[in-house]
Order: sequence, then structure tokens, then C-alpha cells
Amino acid sequence: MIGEPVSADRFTLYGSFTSSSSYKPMLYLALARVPFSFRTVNLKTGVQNSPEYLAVNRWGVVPSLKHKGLTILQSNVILDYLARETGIFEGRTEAAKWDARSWLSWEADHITAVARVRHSARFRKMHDEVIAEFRPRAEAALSFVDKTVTDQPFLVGDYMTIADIGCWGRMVFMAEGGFEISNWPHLEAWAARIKAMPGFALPYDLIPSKDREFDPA
Ligand SMILES: N[C@@H](CCC(=O)N[C@@H](CS)C(=O)NCC(=O)O)C(=O)O
Repeated sequence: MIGEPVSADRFTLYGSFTSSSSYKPMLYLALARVPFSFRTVNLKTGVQNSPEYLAVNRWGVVPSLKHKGLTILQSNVILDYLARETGIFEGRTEAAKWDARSWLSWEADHITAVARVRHSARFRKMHDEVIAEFRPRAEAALSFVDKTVTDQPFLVGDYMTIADIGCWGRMVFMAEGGFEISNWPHLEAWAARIKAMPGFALPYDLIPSKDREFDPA
């Protein structure tokens, strides 16, 4: 069983508490102080493959967002949608808007290697040869972020955008994959800037295991 939206005008996010993909839009909504409904999809019990959830998300993955009669899939597309709808954490120029979305697409190509190594360590072990491929790719992606935020506070420049939320949100479980954040000091400082923002919470504190309404004061 999955929970229904309260109303079409309220953001309804379907997600799971162990999922970095779910964390990305959750973190966005928490930092943007936007009210929303959370509907849990328990990946452990296979709810993602139930006919009811497949009617929401054809791929049987979290997250999914429902809003104003639309169903938006894929965490980075959800971030794009939220930024367009609310204007929060959006690029302030046309160039910055496209730059933020380019980072999100790069994230899907590269930072996902961090998530794969973590997934193997935490949930389902992959062959050592496969991890030997992914670990250096993950480290290269982390190093690229580290280099980018050496001389500027955020990925697109002086202020936070969906690019930062998308990239940080996907790498948030890096320690569970054996990646020690202190090996990337500029990245660590960047993460600290994100963590210092009002409304910030780490995934296990932010994402509930049950349906919940979020109404920031
Ligand atoms: N590219 C997708 C990835 C979504 C995805 O793979 N989600 C995982 C959890 S992080 C999932 O739902 N897995 C389903 C399963 O484990 O059966 C996105 O960014 O939204």
C-alpha cells in the first residue's frame, strides 16, 4: 500500500529512507522550507514493484513527485521541476540555470559511482573486480567536485543551487562506501556550508520510515 496525496496543489514525494536519490528532493524541500507530503515506499518489502507503485513510477524506483496533476520522475528532473516551480535554489541568470542542470546530468554519469560502491558495501555485494572499476571513478568524481569548490563556495558560483543539492545528496552516504571525506578538504568545506543552512538534516534524520506531512514554521 502506498499513501495518497493530500491535494493536487501540495507537493507529494514518494521515497525511501535508505535512498540517496530520495534524499536529494527531500533535502531540497527541507532547505527551501516548502510544505510537502512524504509517502514511503518500502524498498525492503518490495513495494516499489507493486502494481500500485508501478502506476506512479514505471521503473519501480524512488523518488517520484506528484504535483498539480503531474508525475515527475528521476531525482534530478524533480530538482529541476522544484527549482522552476518555486524559484528557490535556481540559477540567477540564464547561463547559471543551464550550468546547474549540466552539473545534474554530470552527477548522474559520475557521482553515481559513489552510490554504487556504497550500495555494494551496504546492501548487495558486487564482485571485487566491479568495485575495482567503480571506486577510482567515484574518487575521480569527488576530486572534480573538490577542485571546483576550491576557489568558489558552490558549484555554480557564489550561491547554492540545485547542482549542489543534487551532487551532495548523491554522495551523502560516501562513508558507508569507505570514502573518507577528509581526503577531499575543499569538498568537506563545501559540504559544511550546505550543512550550515537552516533546515539541513542528514538522510537518516530527515527521511521518515512512515508517511508524514512536512509543514515548516
Ligand atoms: N536515476 C534514478 C535512480 C533511482 C533509483 O535507482 N532509486 C533506487 C533507490 S536509491 C531504487 O528505488 N531502487 C529500487 C530497488 O532497489 O528495487 C534517480 O536519480 O531518481
